[in-house]
Amino acid sequence: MKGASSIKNPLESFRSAFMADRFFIFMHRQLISILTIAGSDCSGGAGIQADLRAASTRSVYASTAITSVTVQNSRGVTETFVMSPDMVEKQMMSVFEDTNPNAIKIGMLGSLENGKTVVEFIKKYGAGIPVVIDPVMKATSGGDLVEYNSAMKTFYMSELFPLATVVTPNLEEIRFFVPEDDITYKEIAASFLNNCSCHAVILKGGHSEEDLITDLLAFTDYSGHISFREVTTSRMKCNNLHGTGCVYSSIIASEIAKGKPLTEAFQITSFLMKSFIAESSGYRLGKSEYGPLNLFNYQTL
Ligand code: PXL
Repeated sequence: MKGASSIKNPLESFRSAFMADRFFIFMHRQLISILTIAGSDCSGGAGIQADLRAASTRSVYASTAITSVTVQNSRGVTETFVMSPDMVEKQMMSVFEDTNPNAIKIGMLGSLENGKTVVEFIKKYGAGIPVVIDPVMKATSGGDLVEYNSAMKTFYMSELFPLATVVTPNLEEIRFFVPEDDITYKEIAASFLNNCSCHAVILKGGHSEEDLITDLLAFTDYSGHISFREVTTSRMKCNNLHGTGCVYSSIIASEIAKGKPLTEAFQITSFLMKSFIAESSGYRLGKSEYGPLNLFNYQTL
């Protein structure tokens, strides 16, 4: 039956695309790489540590510029040491002197000064490199990761977001930038694009209360209109969600680094997250009931 066999599980075609990526890398002996600019999480679940693991699942190499060192575990963040802007700049420069990252991912910045340093650096040296921004506010355990005052908000909206290829907020994060109530997710995303001078945003649906989770991509197309794509999956019961935001942004940065169009990178990432979450529910790491995502099942897609 021709019709029936052509209906494929979307994950099947992603698996073929993944094998094709691996084959390309093998044949050309050329590593695709991203630079992640983010904070360290000593528990390993989020931040830089999650970024490295996530990029690895996509056969992408990751260099790092660490903006802050957090002391935390699944119960919360107890201390944060913010790196100086000078150290952040030297790390980025050192990476750029040696490699040409195919994409940049920006997570926890640690301070406004670090943010401004990153913006200046990207404007000077990063022209043409796609940038994925995860506007990190809180750890999954609830601790604040940055002081979100009005200066920080203005900085994100007027200086950082305009550099983005795509921004990946959750509902709480986007609400900080688009405070209007009683509007639909599509209206929130469109308002974000209009107010933050950026081309594309992915509003991740995991924080909503609904049984179906919809990730929404909104982007300005060539005619200047806003287009939408959605990936809807059913909610799964899983407590091991530490680091989901970092993993999402690093996976999509890795796919964009390979040259995938944003719409395709979005689909791959949102379907993969579902698969990671499905694979994480039965696991326990140490004493924690709220552990990290398990990323080691990607072969079974
Ligand atoms: O997921 C947000 C995040 C970002 N960066 C660091 C984190 C976390 C969450 O815990 O620890 C360093």
